[in-house]
This record gives sequence, C-alpha cells and structure tokens, in this order.
Amino acid sequence: MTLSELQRIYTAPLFDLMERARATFSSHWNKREIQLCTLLSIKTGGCSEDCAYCAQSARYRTGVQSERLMSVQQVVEVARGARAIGSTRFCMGAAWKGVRNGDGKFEQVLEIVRAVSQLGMEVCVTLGHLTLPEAKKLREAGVTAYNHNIDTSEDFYPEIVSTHSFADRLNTIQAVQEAQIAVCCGGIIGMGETELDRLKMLQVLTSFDPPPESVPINCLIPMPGTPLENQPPVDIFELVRLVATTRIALPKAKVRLSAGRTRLTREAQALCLFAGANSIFYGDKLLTAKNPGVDQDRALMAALDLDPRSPPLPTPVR
Ligand code: SAM
Ligand code: DTB
Ligand code: SF4
Repeated sequence: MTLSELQRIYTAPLFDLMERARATFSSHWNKREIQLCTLLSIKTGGCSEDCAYCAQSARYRTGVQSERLMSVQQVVEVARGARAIGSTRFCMGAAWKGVRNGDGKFEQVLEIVRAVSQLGMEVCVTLGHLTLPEAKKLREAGVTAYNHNIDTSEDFYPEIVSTHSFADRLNTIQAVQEAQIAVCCGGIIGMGETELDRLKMLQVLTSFDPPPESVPINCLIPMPGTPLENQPPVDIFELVRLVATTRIALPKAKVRLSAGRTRLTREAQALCLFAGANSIFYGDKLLTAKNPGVDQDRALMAALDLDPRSPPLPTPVR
C-alpha cells in the first residue's frame, strides 16, 4: 500500500474508519476469538544496544536486574504454566544485540526451543539480529515465529537507537522470511514520533513479502531511567486509528494489542478489539514490565464475549 492510501484510510471520520476495519476483520477472522500469548524474558538486562525505550539496555540505570540465560527446565516450567492458563503462543525474549551460530548461548536457546515446541503452542522468539544460518537452525528446532520490530519510521529510528540501523532490522527480517519462519513485526507508539511516522512504519510492514503474520502494536511504557521515561501517554483515538488502519492494510495479520495495556481503560481496549485487534499478551508480566493481571483480562474477555482461541489439536500418537 502507498503512504497516501494509508493516510486516506487513517484520516477518514473515526466511526467510518472503525466500521471499515470491523468489516475487514469480520470477513477474515472469527470475530469472537482472541489469541492469548505469554511472554517470558529468558535472558534479562545488560544489553549492549541503546534503544531509548528499553529498560534492558546496559546504558541506562533502570533498576532491572540482569539475569543469565534461563535453563531449559526453568523455561519449560513457565511455558507449561502459560499453556495451562490458555495461551496458545509462547514468546521468549532475550536482551541481546543478536545471536550467532556456534555460540554456546545460541545452542542453549535451540535446546530451549526444542523442549518448548513439544508443548503444542506456537513458539515465538525475539533474540535480536540474526542471519540465514541462525534462522534455519531456529526453524529446525521448532520456532514458528520470530518477533523483530521495526518500531517506528525509518526517519525517526535514529532518534531512538544509534547502535544499529533500520536497515539492520530489515536484514534480520529478510533472513527470517528466507528460512520460512513467520514474521512478527510491529512497533511502539508514544515515543515522540508523529502520526505520519506511524503510517510510514505501517507502509514498510505492508511492503513485506509475505506480509507479516503478526503485528504487535505497543504503547510505550515509559520505563524509569530510560531517555523516554517522561513521555506522555498516547491519545486513545490515535491508537484506535492505528489499529483500525493496520487491520485494513493487513487483513490477514494477527494484530496484537501489546505493551502498555495497564495504562488503557477497559473501554479503550474494547475499542481497539472492536477495530480489529485480535490478540493480547496474557500473564502478569511482559518482559520486565507489568501487564494487566490474568483475572483482570479474564473479566475483560467475559465482558466483551470474547473467547480465547482454541489450542491446536495435539498430533495423535501412533
Ligand atoms: N532484543 C530484541 C530486539 O530488540 O528485538 C528483543 C527484545 S525487545 C525488548 C522487543 C520489543 O519490545 C521491542 O522491539 C519493542 O517494540 C518492545 N518494547 C521494549 N520496551 C518497551 C517499552 N518500554 N514500551 C513498549 N514496548 C517496548
Ligand atoms: C513486542 O512487540 N512486545 C513485546 C514482545 N514483542 C517481545 C515486548 C514488550 C516489552 C515491554 C517492556 C518490558 O516488559 O520490558
Ligand atoms: Fe537490547 Fe532489544 Fe532492549 Fe534494544 S530493545 S536494548 S536490542 S533488549
């Protein structure tokens, strides 16, 4: 889609935009269903990169305790817990610049993936930069999706990160696609970018071939100690417009209402879910930040008559 097409969609009268997004959503998805995904930080803090939003960068004093890579057993235990509460996707994040084939840490991640992939959930990892050989190994180990966000427009990117480039992000995404792993790619709003930056980001997402399987839309959580700690919250109608425009531009993508739900009211979340968001992160914690509690999300789903997406049928044992 061109930027001007996206602008035309985005700037329509709000209720027209929502109606259109809703219609697109209903014709491509079961509109009563929502996917629950659980996140786990398998390696926390001490990251070499300087992403201005991130509590895990070693450059900022954020109070996040660095933790070594978790053991296979520890991760499997958390993953089982996620499955037990109804999550059908388990996403593991590591605070690294990237991973390299042959590295002991990467081998351990592969072990973790092999174990988690036995549990029957979608297995997503977000490990930073990689190239084709690493992507192929992850796929062989059982990864079904790789999360790597472009986060904002190419123009605004240098304002939030200096230790790697927008082009580096795209190269990783290309390697993931070449290895035939589903791409989960989205961004953050509320970092000081303009609405045009957000649409430019969306324009890049629509140019992916194939289009991203999932698009996380994060609202900045202003983590204390980071350069963005004082950013004001985003306007709810700007968020709804972006969700709706994403649904229209990428009808088959799972649109995830991701970080920052603790600052959204139930009504605000309902508008986003009406406009075509069909997935949330579920569980008390994101990577290092708070997420609404499980009980609160259960109550929200009940109030909105949404059902968690059913897990895939287990493969019969012969
Ligand atoms: N190190 C890997 C990377 O950079 O891709 C993976 C982990 S990183 C924490 C994953 C994504 O979480 C980021 O791309 C960003 O979109 C989101 N994120 C991180 N901190 C956030 C914050 N404070 N508020 C909202 N989203 C955040
Ligand atoms: C994504 O786009 N959002 C998730 C997931 N991908 C890895 C991470 C949100 C992190 C929020 C900040 C934190 O927990 O430190
Ligand atoms: Fe490191 Fe990822 Fe955080 Fe950037 S977003 S500082 S790469 S963990």
